[in-house]
Amino acid sequence: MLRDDLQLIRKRLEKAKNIAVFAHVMPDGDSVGSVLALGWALEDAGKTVQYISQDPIPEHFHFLFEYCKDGKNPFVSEPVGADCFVTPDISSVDRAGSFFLDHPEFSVDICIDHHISNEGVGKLNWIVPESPAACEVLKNILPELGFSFTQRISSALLCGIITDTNSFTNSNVYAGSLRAAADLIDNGADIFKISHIAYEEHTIQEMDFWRIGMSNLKMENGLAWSKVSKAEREARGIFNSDDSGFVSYMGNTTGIKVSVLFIELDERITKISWRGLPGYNVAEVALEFDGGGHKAASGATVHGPRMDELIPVVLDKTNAMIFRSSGQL
Ligand SMILES: [Mn+2]
Repeated sequence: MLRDDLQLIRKRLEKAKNIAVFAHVMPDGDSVGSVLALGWALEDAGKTVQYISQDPIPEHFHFLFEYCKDGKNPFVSEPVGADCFVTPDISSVDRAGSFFLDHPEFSVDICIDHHISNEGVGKLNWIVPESPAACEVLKNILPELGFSFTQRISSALLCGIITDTNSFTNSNVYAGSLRAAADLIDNGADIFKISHIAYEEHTIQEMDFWRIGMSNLKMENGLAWSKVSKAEREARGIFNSDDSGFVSYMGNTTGIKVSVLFIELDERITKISWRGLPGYNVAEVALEFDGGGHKAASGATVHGPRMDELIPVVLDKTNAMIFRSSGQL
């Protein structure tokens, strides 16, 4: 990756008139923050911008819409008539949703990302795998792309950095992340407001989800696990499959090495999430169920067995991994 690539990206954006910027499926704070920050920078430069998200934007990030035209949610599910396609925080083309798969005549022009697995989604790419957030990558290149930091751009970027770093506590946070955040605060981002609304505050629905998870929680031999059935969710008005951070919360219990959460999506469809401490590779187990992810955080969606039939099988494989790994520690 050469500095020249940034000049090519700058020229491509300058040439474009109508730019579609894509959030990834199940958008998180880094996705929403990077799309809005880049979109606003392009609007400030006189471009027409389309904000694209196949999935709804979680409520946690709606406060950023106050900076949008008429204070309204600008996201639509598909672009129309765009002459440039940009995908921040998107590590493979299917993460942009079905648009590029359904429309092979279109392709990604510019990809700005921080995922190590990204092999170059765009014709032009700026990928910084050392960076803990796409918003940090954007923060560091916006001046070279010819944009400046307004208050709304700074706020959206800080939202992505805070959420993707778990409020500056992840292992990939480095001093530069804090310097980037400090610059954004200097440019008007309100760190308390952003971290409270986008990161710490949880909805009543999330508390209800946790209530179910807590009541089904089991802990044994370094493994914490819980399950949430469809009936339990729906009885409390929860119709999404978001695990609301509960699997990490279980995993942060003293003495727990690995946590597993089962969410029954439908009668024979179960979503499984794993979290593991360093030394425990939960991706190994997720792979056995056709899932994937990282050593520390993985997931799978299993079709076929009922959730209660699946649980003992998954727990056996997970316990075997814990046993193998403990022997090696
Ligand atoms: Mn990200």
